[in-house]
Amino acid sequence: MANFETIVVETDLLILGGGMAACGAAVEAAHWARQNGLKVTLVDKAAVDRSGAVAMGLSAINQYVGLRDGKNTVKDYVDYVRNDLMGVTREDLVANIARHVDSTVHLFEKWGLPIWKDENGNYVHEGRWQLMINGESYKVVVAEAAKNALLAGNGKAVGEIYERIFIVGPLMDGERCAGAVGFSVREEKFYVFKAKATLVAMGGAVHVFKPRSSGEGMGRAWYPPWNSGSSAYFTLKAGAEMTCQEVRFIPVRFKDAYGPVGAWFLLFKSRATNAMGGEYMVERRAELENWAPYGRVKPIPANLRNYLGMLDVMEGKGPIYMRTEEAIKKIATTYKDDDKAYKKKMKELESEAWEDFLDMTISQAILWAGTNVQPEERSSEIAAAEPYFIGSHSGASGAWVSGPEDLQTDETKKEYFWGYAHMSTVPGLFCAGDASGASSHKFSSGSHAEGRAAAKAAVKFVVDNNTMPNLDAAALEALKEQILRPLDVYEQFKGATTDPEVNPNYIKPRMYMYRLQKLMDEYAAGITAQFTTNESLLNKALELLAFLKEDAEKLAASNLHELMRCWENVHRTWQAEAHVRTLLFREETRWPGYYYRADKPKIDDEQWHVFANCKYHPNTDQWEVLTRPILHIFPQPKEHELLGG
Ligand code: SFD
Ligand code: AMP
Repeated sequence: MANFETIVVETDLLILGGGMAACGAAVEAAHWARQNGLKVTLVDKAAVDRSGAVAMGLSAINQYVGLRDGKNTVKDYVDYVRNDLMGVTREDLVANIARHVDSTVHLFEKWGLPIWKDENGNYVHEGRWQLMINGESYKVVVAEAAKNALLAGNGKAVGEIYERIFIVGPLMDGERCAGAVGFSVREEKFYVFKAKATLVAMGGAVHVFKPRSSGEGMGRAWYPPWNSGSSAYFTLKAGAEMTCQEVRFIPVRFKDAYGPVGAWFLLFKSRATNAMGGEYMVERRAELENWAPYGRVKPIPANLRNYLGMLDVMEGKGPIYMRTEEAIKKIATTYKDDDKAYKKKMKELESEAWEDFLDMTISQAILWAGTNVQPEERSSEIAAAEPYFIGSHSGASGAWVSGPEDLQTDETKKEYFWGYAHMSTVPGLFCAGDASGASSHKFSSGSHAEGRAAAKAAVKFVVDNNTMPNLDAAALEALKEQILRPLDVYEQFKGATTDPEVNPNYIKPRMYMYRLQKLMDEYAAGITAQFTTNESLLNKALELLAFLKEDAEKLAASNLHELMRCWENVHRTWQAEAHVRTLLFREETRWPGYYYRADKPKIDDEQWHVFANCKYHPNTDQWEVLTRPILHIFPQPKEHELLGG
């Protein structure tokens, strides 16, 4: 067996991940831990400065409610999110994030993040809820604050940070989460983190589905290739109930390099038109009635916007173009009577257009440069990307977590509250950001705010349950053997062939990933299936997933990097299975621009205005899929009030 040293780390609160939610958690946990004499440990597979979805930076903060301006209320935000998700959202969770998110944004600014201001010193909005930022160094700024919170203190630091440790899975003490295990991706070391509470914030998942890009380009998906479903695997394996596993996210993006569209649609007010010049958002408006009442709300839900464009593509009316040249000229036209002012405005708009990409999707700027695109002169193609799991954006997948007590009604309290806000159904296991479900549209800022709220509750859990969980030494040894096995498999069989990629005794992680992606793409509504599936296709997907899971035992790794790749793919497989089982369970089509069940092609509010949850039972190796009611903490808007929200 691979001879790795075992390092045991004991801590009070363990934060898994170093992204937006984890950095928020670190800042808040440090405060409460210091007061209670507790220790906080943060573990990231990468370097916190540039890890996670915000690694490259972002050009906007997508959730800012602006409560101090008095224009929006928490309820307004909850209404927006519920409408965008076709009625499926946990109002208590969304409200808890919405009421705290502004303070997080103000902290970002205090820490040095440049937020655009107008001539009166007010934030420049991209849309109603979004703020423009100069965000290339967004993650560095947020990481620095997290590090300062945990590590500062002149030798009396409240916490510690482990970077480049890949977390594989949970440790359990009976029903209670007892920490996590993982390995260093740089040294031959196996890590055991024992903790009184654990906060999962390891992001969502990409490359579960076959991407549009191929070969070397595969690293350029919209979602960062290093978020591989670790949160979902961790929570599933701990036995936590999961929610909205069917609600994947399909972003429409600038084609091939995945540049963002939000600034173009909202700030520049650009149109998207097809090859014939038709505007699907106008020409296909009548289609929205088929998805009423949600088809009638404003803004039109993201999946329905996608769907209208997809209908054009399916009718052979592609490509779809973002009319950048038209939008830029239209804005500059205001200055047409003053040649100098016009030229100045054009220059300003050009640089804003480039910065939008350079701040967060640099490769889209490179693609523009490489293909001679000047946005003020030529349109660019946009396209629907492959499916991702990102509960913090316009998807909703994640763990089913408790809401805060003070926001519950008598009715919701029975269903949505079990002691500690943002704790999963497993005692001591908290989730935030992409790791927690049914609270969409938190984005970078809301994930940070949720991390803070979850960390505060997790510290309270530690104070209330201040005992170190017990671990079984033999079970730990077995876990170590299982986690390192791909290295042993490779060593044992590498001599059987001349090309290490091909071997009758093992499967390399890249080949394994191709198999997973192909089956998900073809059977579970990927891009080549035009995001369409049905019961038979989904059952076939489950059959093929079972074979794939058998072969996962034969994954082989020639080095530490490949060992990480092996486990990333096991994580993706569990995310895939949770997805397929829930797609199968929900017998309707509710989010047609995300996926379409051809055998159940309509929305069925009577039967399916519910959460579809699932749970893996570790002791029996069985899955359970169930419904939970959608309850409201705010009085419901009448249908006419849905309009113009
Ligand atoms: O507009 C392990 N998002 C945007 N949010 C905004 O506010 N504004 C934007 O402009 C945004 N745009 C955007 C966004 C996302 C992406 C991918 C793009 C563009 C291209 C959304 C936010 O980024 C997102 O909501 C948050 O980042 C979510 O936070 P969190 O903490 O849930 O995830 P993370 O930040 O990706 O961090 C994950 C961390 O986990 C680590 N990790 N660590 C140890 N072991 C393992 N096995 C691990 N697996 C993962 C990661 O290293 C990372 O630290 S727009 O275009 O949409
Ligand atoms: P994106 O760049 O697509 O991630 O969008 C950034 C933000 O703008 C997210 O909050 C989106 O939901 C929102 N958004 C993008 N396009 C539109 C649109 N056409 N109408 C309304 N909101 C949009």
